[in-house]
Amino acid sequence: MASEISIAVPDLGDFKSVEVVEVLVKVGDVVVVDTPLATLETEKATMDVPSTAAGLVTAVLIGRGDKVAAGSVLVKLEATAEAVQAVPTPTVPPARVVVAAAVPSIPVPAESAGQAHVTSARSVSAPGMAPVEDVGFSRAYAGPSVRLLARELGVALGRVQGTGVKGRITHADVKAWVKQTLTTGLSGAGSGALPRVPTVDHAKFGPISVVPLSRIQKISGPRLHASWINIPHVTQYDEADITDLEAKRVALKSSSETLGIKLTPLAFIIRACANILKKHPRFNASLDEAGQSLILKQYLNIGFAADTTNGLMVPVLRDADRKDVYEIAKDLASLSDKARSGKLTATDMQGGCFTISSLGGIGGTAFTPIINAPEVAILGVSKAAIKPIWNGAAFIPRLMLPLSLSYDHRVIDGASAARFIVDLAKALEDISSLLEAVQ
Ligand code: CAO
Repeated sequence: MASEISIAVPDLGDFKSVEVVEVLVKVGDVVVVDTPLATLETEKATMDVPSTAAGLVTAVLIGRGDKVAAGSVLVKLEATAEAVQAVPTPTVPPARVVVAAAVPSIPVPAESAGQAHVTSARSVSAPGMAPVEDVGFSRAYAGPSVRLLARELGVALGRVQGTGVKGRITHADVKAWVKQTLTTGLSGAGSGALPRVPTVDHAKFGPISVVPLSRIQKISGPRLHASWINIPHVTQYDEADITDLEAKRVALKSSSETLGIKLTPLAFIIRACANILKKHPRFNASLDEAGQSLILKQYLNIGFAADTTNGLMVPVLRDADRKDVYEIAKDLASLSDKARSGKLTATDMQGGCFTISSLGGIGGTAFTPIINAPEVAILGVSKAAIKPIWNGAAFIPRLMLPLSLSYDHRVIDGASAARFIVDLAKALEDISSLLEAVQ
């Protein structure tokens, strides 16, 4: 039986009234728990209000520019009894940003307290820079202090690609744009913006249809692009001989299935990566914002790319170094199920240290994965195949697993990457340590 639920603004801490800067759903949309409904903005931060229930949106009671307070009803949902999940209305602290993104969030800096909320789009020029564009500037998706920074630096915000939540422009984006402009300007390439691909009127050459990108693609696209253009990627390839591992996995299959566990190759690969990341701590790290220090992590959470009907999701398997292969396989299955049924929460996708993208169940011999910034490396796994391997006397058939390790060359040298992947290949051949219990 359908029931109506009102979703209201949660407790906003010190803020009595905040502005709605974006409405993220419309009547007829189907939402799940944690789907962002609206973005609110104070002078200090922006925050997404997530849905606390699942259902069909029947009414949207707010619009862009409206002022709302704790308890103001944002939307009404029609929920069936089974769809309703009783989630207590959370308290959203002012500087917290709730993200339901396909890849772990890049934190949006909280706006500095006391800065003026600049809303006008007047033109400002800084020496040696182009004047700020009026139209693009006012339409750009950015908070007050980012606008202020852009004005101070004379940045045409309309030309800056946002890497924040839902493509929001961050301080780092403005600074990166300035850096890029200076670099390209000094090399004599002109405006400083990235060169654009040509615009083509495709309809001139035959019938076409236009399909909008999915919500997840709209979120993950700018992040992948930011990683691709900001990180000097190098990919190191190798193969692991998994003949014995695969034989063992098949032998363990039925006994593990009786425990309700599907032991897939990926569970062993995650286990091996956890061992090798301990040995190579620079791979379990992030570069600090200034690019001057490496932040080494004492915890080890491994993200994995999951292909879902909604698009690419990257759930994060926590404490991979403290779990045996059976626990990893269990977590893998439950996170994959959540990803496929659209039930991953923002927390399920945050805190990753290293990512694995396995296309082994589909096919292919190798690919170049894009680093899930601000991580510094990602492992691509392709389909294992029987190959003739020379053992010193004869060619013997062995099952070889192709590995592709993309790494941030600012942080990791080629020799370190080669050592990492060689060690990883060896770890995948050492079945007893992969099956070891973990304290
Ligand atoms: N080589 C050969 N076979 C493999 C393999 C490999 N590297 N990896 C998996 N397989 C086999 C498995 O053994 C399984 O076969 P059985 O059912 O006979 O045992 C079959 O392929 C399917 O495995 P799976 O894909 O269901 O399980 P998984 O744990 O290996 O992977 C998941 C889970 C979520 C990673 C995977 O389903 C997925 O979504 N992969 C796509 C990731 C992706 O899109 N990456 C690109 C990101 S960038 O766009």
